[in-house]
Amino acid sequence: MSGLTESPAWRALAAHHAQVKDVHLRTLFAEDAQRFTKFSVEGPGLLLDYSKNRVTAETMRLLLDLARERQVEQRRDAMFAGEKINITEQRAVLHVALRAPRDASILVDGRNVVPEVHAVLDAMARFAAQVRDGSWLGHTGQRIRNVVNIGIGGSYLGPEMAWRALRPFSDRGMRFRFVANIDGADFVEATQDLDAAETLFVISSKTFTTLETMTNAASARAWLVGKLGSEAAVARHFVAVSTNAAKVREFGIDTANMFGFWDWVGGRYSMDSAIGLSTMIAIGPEGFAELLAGFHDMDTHFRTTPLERNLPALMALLTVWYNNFFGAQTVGVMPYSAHLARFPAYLQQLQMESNGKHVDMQGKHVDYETGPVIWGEPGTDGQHSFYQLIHQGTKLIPCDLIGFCRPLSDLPHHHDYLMANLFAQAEALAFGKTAEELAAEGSPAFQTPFRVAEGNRPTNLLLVDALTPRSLGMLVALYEHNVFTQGAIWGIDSFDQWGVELGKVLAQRIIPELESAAAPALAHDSSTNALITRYRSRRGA
Ligand code: G6Q
Repeated sequence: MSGLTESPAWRALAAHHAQVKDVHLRTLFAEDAQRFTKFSVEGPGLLLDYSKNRVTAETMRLLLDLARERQVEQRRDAMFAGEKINITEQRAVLHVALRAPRDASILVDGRNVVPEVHAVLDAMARFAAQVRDGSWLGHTGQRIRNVVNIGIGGSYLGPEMAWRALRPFSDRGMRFRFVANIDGADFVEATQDLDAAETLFVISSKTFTTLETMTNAASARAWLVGKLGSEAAVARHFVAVSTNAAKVREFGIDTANMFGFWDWVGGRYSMDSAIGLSTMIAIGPEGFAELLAGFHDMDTHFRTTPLERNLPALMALLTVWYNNFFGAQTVGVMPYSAHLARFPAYLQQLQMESNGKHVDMQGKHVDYETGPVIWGEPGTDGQHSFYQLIHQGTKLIPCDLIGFCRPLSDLPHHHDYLMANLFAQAEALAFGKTAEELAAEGSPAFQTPFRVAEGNRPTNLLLVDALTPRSLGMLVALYEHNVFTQGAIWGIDSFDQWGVELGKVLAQRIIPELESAAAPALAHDSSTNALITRYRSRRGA
């Protein structure tokens, strides 16, 4: 579906934007005492307050018209029905099937995939339980105390994010490490204090061909065999998560110890598939089931709630509003939770790999902006570094602020102080500080221009009851469907990632040029040729 900028809803929004773009949140709140009630919605276990956005009732009506015109609901239903909505790869997009209840039926090419999903979950649960209760023994008869997930991108960010988020729910007697980078330092640092006899490697790779993961897996194997002195040790210390049984076998892992998934699960949508094996070992099969239930709660909300009260749809529409009409280039995501330190990085891949596209589904260059840059850090840390630019800089940066009502630690004061900061930031960003207010406070006149904070900086505030496996699943699914809705409006394929391929191919060409004994005949551009030559001459023996 092209012609986005020519569509009636888009044109109406552009005209409306010209009228309301300078209206201040101070005015909007002053004019309507019911603003919070009108611009907040309840979801499963959370509240979205979007009242501190630069929108009126008319803005929301027009944005919802746009969603309907772009057939967001029909596209959503097509996804849930297993249609091949990833058109460039001709694949269904069915991460929602990964968390469907056992008795659900979701068809791909006429076959119900839910029983297969649960068969893998059951196999994962059996294995995770054995590792956790010590009945899965290493080669020398010792129980497993260390789990090292080796994987990158979608086979890494979710497991690491989830482990950090859910540490209070995890087995504290076990250590979890995540190796992604092909820089050997990543593997060396992750394993330097581990006893190989107690270490399990989970090689997570959908394709089982990814350079970084296969290189790290080979080093892990050499490390383990070197420490334990026997090739036979591999069988008790390596398991695989993959769709590629042949490559797993070739690597030397018994496919009895392989946990599979399917081509209809995109890498960045796979943390709730077998890619979550390390998560399941950490929090246990029951905890993992809760995580999946949270995903499913949000799937149900997204699938059945009218767009007017549909959290992912509303968040997506607000992103489109700022991205396409105000020219905002980025979205900040600030979780007020140290446990969610890696959540922004996780969302960065989810959103930027999905919606960083310059052509529409017809392959035509778009004449509008698509996915924004996503970034963020946990609060309150960010307040003491980059928030200055959000408050008083020249760029408009809409932010999602995420907080939890119940703390995971019982230290006195900490949680109230944390949440006070969260609420204060949303307030300060929206309302700022005027010259009159400063004068009334006795601020010296010469400082006034520097101290004035204009405000009118928009935020979404997600207030979640508590950080649990269930609410984490719900939050991730919220952003998955948010990304989906944005992509549907922009008319792009949110489920391919061709841009990632080019660099991979070029690296494969350069590897032999770096490793060959004799100086290679280089045929790159002058810059690349010179860099390779300098590196070869200076890297040492
Ligand atoms: C995600 C991407 C990408 C992928 C990694 C790892 O959507 O496709 O991040 O997850 O490149 O791929 P493998 O799991 O195949 O090793």
